Amino acid sequence: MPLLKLHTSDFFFTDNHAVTVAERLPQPIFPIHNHDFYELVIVLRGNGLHIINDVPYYITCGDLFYINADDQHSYESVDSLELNNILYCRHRLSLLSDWQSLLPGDETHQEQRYWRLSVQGMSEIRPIVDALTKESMKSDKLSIQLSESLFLQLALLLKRYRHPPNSYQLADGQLLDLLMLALHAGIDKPFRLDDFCQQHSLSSRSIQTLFKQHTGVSVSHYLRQLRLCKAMAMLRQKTLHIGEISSECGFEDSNYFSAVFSRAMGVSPSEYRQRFR
Ligand code: RM4
Ligand code: NI
Repeated sequence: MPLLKLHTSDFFFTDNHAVTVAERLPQPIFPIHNHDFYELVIVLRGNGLHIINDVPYYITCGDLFYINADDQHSYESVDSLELNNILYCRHRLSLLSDWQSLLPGDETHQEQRYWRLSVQGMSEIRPIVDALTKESMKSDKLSIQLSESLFLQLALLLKRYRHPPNSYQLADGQLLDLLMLALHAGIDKPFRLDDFCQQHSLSSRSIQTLFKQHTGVSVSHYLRQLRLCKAMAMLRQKTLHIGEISSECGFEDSNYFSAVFSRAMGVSPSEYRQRFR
């Protein structure tokens, strides 16, 4: 099957628009494709599996991706997944700014194009995305310039509020941020929610409810999917033993890892690895 390619002319209102917003409320399953434009993906809620250039990411609220035109990506097994895609054409940006450093692109490794946004960051960017959505639906010159200036604000705010998935200095104690960070940073160790709650004097039941509201899944399910995604990415590097992968991904032993992996993927870890030989 030829690769699906999405074209600027099908998504942007005029040839002068550098930016447009594609709300996906929800994002349905979407096949592998690339584009002749770039996109920012901001995940609002729900969960799903986002595959970028064969690397799987289990995504949920607060995830941010900078997608290049040439990236091949798809959405699989979505569950009430909601996102905002901000589509842009680099060569149409006309405001003088350091776009190169604001919008990590082709020269930036994929790992550095995946970030997380804090609860605070998500709420600060919300009004800008809303304004941009409205502005970019107009076609006069002034509106097009305004859209681009809103896009610049958005790019700046994203740079201010984004943080690598596994490290972050929490300025305020948003519980969801705290838990997300603990999950992402502790992937290689066993995680016990009870210990986490005790450490932070939290009620386990209410944090679980909060988590489920935002992500659509339980803490343990989310963590298992993160671990499986990391394992899938590691299995593609043929130098590592299954046992090493299993412990780096926080599984207590490699038999248990193989069982969980096979149940989720329908193939064993080594069969999965064969696919990339
Ligand atoms: C799709 C999906 C794609 C995006 C297009 C514009 O629903 O989110 O990734 O490129 O919209
Ligand atoms: Ni896309």
